Amino acid sequence: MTGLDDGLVVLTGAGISRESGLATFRDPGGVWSQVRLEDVATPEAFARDPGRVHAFYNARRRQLADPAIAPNAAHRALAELERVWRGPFLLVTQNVDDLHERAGSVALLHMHGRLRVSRCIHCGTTHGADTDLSVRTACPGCGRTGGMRPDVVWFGEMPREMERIEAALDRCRLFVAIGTSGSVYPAAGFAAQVRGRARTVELNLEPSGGRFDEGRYGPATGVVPEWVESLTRR
Ligand code: BV8
Repeated sequence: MTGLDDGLVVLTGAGISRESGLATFRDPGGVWSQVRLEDVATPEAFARDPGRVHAFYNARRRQLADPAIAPNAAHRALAELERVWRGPFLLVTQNVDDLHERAGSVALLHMHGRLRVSRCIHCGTTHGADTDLSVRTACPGCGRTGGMRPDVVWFGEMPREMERIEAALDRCRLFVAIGTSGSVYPAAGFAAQVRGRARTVELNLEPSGGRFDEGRYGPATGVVPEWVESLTRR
C-alpha cells in the first residue's frame, strides 16, 4: 500500500480541463476534429503558413483569457494533494493551459509547453504572451520580427524537462494518469515504464485502453477529489 511518504507522479491531459470549458483533442467535437494537427501543431506547419498557426493559438489563448475559464475541483484537489503529500511529488501536465498553477500547484511541469508564453526563434528568449502573436510581432528581447512563436511543443519536437520526468518516474511508487487518452508519446508510455515498480492508477471519463492497476471512471471533478480523499483520509 503506498503511503504519503512515497514518490508520486501525476500525469494530466486535456480531460482534466474539460469541465473548466476547454475542449479536449480527441473526443467527438474536439480540437483535432476541427483542424488537422499537421496544419497547426508541427514545425513544418509553422514554416509553411505561420499566419494559420498563429490564428490557431491566438484563438486558444484568447479563450483561456476568458474569466469564465477557471480551475475546477479536480485541479484544486491535486493542489491540495501536493500540500499534504510528504514524499517526492511531481505533477506533469501535457496541457498548455495555466489552470494547474492557478489552482495552486507548484511542483508542476508543462512537458508540452505553455500557451501563455512566447519564444523568439531568433534569440531564444521567452516572454509572457497574453495578446495575439503574428509574424509582425517584434521580440521584446532582440527586437526582430518574424520569429515569435507559441512556446509549446509541437509534434516532432522534444518534450520539455524529460530528464526531470524520467528521474521522478524512476523513484515513484505511485503513478496516476488523469484525463488523458494515452495517444501521444512519450507521455503515453509512462505507465508501462513504471509498471511493476509503482502502482498505476487511471482517473478518466472512460477507460483509455491503457493497462493500470486501478481505474476510477467519471468526470474529473468528481473522480479526482474522491481519489485524493481516499489517499489522504487514511
Ligand atoms: C517527440 C502541445 C521525440 C501543443 C501537443 C514514440 C516515441 C516517441 C515519439 C513518438 C512515438 N510515436 C509517435 C511519436 C511522435 C509523436 C506522437 O506521439 N504522435 C502521436 C499522434 C502518435 N510525439 C511527438 O512528436 C512528441 N515529441 O516524440 O519527440 C522524443 C521522444 C521521446 C523523448 C525525447 C524526444 C511531442 C508530442 C507533443 C505534441 N504537442 N500539444 C498544443 O496543445 O497545441 S500534443 C496534444 O495531445 C496535447 O498536448 C494533449 O495534451 C496531448 C495528449 O492528448 P490528451 O491530453 O490525452 O487529450 P485527448 O483529447 O487525446 O484525451 C482526452 C481524455 O480526457 C480522453 O481520454 C477523455 O476520455 C478524457 N476526458 C474527457 N472529458 C473528461 C475526461 N476525463 C475526465 N473528466 C472529463 N470531464
